Amino acid sequence: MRTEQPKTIYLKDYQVPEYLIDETSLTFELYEDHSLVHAQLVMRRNPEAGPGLPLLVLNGQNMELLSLRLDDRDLTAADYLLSPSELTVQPDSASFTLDSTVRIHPETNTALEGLYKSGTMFCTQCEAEGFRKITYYLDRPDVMSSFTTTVSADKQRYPVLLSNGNPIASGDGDNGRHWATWQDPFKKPAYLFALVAGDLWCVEDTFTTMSAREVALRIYVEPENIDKCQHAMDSLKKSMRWDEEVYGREYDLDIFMIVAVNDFNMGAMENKGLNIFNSSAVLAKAETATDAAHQRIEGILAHEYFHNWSGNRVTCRDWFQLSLKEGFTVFRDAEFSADMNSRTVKRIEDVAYLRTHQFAEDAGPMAHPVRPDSYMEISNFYTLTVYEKGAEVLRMIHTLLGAEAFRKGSDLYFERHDGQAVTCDDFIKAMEDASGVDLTQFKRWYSQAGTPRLDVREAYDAAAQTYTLTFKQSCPATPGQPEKQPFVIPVELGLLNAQGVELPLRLQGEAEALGTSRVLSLTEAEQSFTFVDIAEQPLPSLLRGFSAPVKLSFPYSRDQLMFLMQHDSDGFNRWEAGQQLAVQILQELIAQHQAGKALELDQRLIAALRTVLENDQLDQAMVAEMLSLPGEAYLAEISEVADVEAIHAAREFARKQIAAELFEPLWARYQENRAISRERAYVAEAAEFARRALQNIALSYLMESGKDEVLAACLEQFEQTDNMTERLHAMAVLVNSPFEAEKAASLAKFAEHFKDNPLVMDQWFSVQAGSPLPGGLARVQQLMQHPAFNLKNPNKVRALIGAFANQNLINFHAADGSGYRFLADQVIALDGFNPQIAARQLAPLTRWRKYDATRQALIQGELKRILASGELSADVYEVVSKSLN
Ligand code: B3K
Ligand code: ZN
Repeated sequence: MRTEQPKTIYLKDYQVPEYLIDETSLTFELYEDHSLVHAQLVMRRNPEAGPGLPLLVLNGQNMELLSLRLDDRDLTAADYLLSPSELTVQPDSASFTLDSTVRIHPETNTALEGLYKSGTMFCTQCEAEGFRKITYYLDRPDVMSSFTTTVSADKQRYPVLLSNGNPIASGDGDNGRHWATWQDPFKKPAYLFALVAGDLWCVEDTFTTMSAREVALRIYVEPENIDKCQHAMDSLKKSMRWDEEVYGREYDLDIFMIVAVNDFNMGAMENKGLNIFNSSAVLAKAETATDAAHQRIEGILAHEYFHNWSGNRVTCRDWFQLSLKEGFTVFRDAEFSADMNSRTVKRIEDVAYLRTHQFAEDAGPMAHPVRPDSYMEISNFYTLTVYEKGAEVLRMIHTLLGAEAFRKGSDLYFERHDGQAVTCDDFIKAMEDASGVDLTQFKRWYSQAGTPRLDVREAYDAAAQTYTLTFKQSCPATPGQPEKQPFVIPVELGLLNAQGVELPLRLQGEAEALGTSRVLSLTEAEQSFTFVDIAEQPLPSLLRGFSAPVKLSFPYSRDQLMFLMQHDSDGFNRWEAGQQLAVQILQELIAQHQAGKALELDQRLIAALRTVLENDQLDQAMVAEMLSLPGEAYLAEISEVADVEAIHAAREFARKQIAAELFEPLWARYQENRAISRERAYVAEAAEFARRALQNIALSYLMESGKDEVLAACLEQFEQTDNMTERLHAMAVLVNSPFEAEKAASLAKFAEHFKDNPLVMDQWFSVQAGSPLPGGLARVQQLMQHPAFNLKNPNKVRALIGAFANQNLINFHAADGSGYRFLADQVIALDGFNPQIAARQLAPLTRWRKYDATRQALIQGELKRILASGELSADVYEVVSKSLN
């Protein structure tokens, strides 16, 4: 907890470490009421840091120093300086060994950072700065050391003792205890350290690498979950193969372990050789996990595995460089998922997510560049900007260089920097050196925050047969950055003629056309490109595949958007045209609602969706995506002032109209897919995900009709299924329906059946927390009293409080401010024991500028109340104070 205002750390102040730690030997003695950590650090003066022997300042928090020894000398309190966060010692030679013993309390560590207990097992989370809660250390990523770790614990309670690397020795001790020693042959920063002790079972497999080495794969879980590991194991093996094939990266230890824990602040952690996962990111089987959960697990497995190279073998010099590993690894996992499933659908999902959430972050008070310049608490910078926008930046490099040069660049990067802690500039340099492309201006994507706008206009000259597109880019001011320089923006585009045929693209001055889809690289604030040999006025398809993370605007008419929906050869842009059409029409409904007029839906939306539904050539996942209207949060994000009531009313009205007018084709699509689902056993694969997605979205629309036969179908789907995808969706649809008796019965039945499965109960909480029906807050407050709810468990907080505040806009933004007050109360409570989770839950309150004056005042009032509520963590203090600034 904070005792004074937290300090701001600046990238410009970076200095190399004064000392290095060549070897780290740790011994953990785990007990029920405390643990002892003995650390032996073989250290030396960093030759790069200059002459002399400055003071050695080690990080350390929440621990009791029991003994300290410098080489052969026991140090007494007079020999060192101890503060709540540092231990300072004066070395007397350039090389020395420091031995310390500390007492820590994992059994009461509710922040879930450092060494803590999840249920009955011990586990760790060290990134970014958790290792300093385990022992006194140079806890920074540019200090890389060889680790040997011995763990000792009661043998009966903790039969499994794990740490990074390879097991080298084990044995029994006194009093029913036992021990195991692990050695990691690769140097690593402390943030990649891991330890696990528990009563765990494991699923085992093997993987033969491209150089024919055999790697043992183990997924450790609590015994009751042993039947839910196969999907994760399959995903792991696919990831290992993919990284060999696409990046030439081979796994480097003889064993790779994953442990699933129930109490975890985020999704998973890439500790060397011993990944620790939130159980929600590992456990899946048909009966308990949805298709979305299966896909999320595949993606997270890949992400953490890929970190072994992009993160562990080559790591970050300092935490400002976080996107070096995270942006790159998200890009890698997105490409993996695209290869495993539908590429277009994966892109659509990622872009929808980016535009709804990252764009909002980039427009709010916490906006920061992909490589931030400063922070108070680094945990607050594991953001959508660093991860998702960071991945978009990598995607743009890939687009600009082409796949082949990009691969050369990544090979060079891994080869040049293997075993080092480096910067985003080092990455860019490798890309430049391998490709010969100058990325100097491109690097502004790392240093400038905010989402660029791209306004495009056209001019067709029939006499000259030329077509000119003029692009004007601008970027709004963000905190600390009033002015922006132009970005390099790759715009992939095509031109369609009136028959929907794509025209050959030849720019003025070029000898010949270069295909029908090509990438223009914008570099100036305003720039024109003239295409020649254009015999008729074309229709442009712009920013194909969302080739840059910008807000594009072009004055498309609704008819033009309908045309693109049918004819664009780029699947992403076909979807995008449909979204833009829906946005235009929904915005019209929003305006009607605000003006107190009767709502009237532009029938072109119905016509467009009818065409989609009747097109049996389209991938069913695409049909499902195209039937999904832009979400309320996205509609809020693109509004000048978000009117949540009007947005909700407009979207609900459109949904009802669609259901009424397209009942027949929706019913046909539903029934044909439901019939297949009834016959086939569940399989977690792309074509089946697609089919079920269409079946489920059709059911949601159909229920809007209120017809008895749909209710019967919904109940039948809820009851008669082998999988959670169908069951949960049917329940969600019932929860949002007016059929009170059926709703109550299905919720009760579901809870009774799954009460012992916490991950399934998370779904049960979420479905209810997200329901837009009136009385949302009261429902959430009541659910907080449910025996399966626990504020100490981050998954429960996200499932109930997070789902309410982020996915239930109409209830959360209730005009009386009750939603805001509730969230502020929860943040204050959470901050008392888990600052990271508390700070995360604040996000919806940081967006206050989006709302009307009354709501702005209410939200600001709650932020001020949090600030005045007592001693805040640095995490919450940073978010609240920046939001109010
Ligand atoms: N690297 C971890 C994130 C750690 C977050 C620490 N607050 C998971 C990941 O991105 O793979
Ligand atoms: Zn990551």
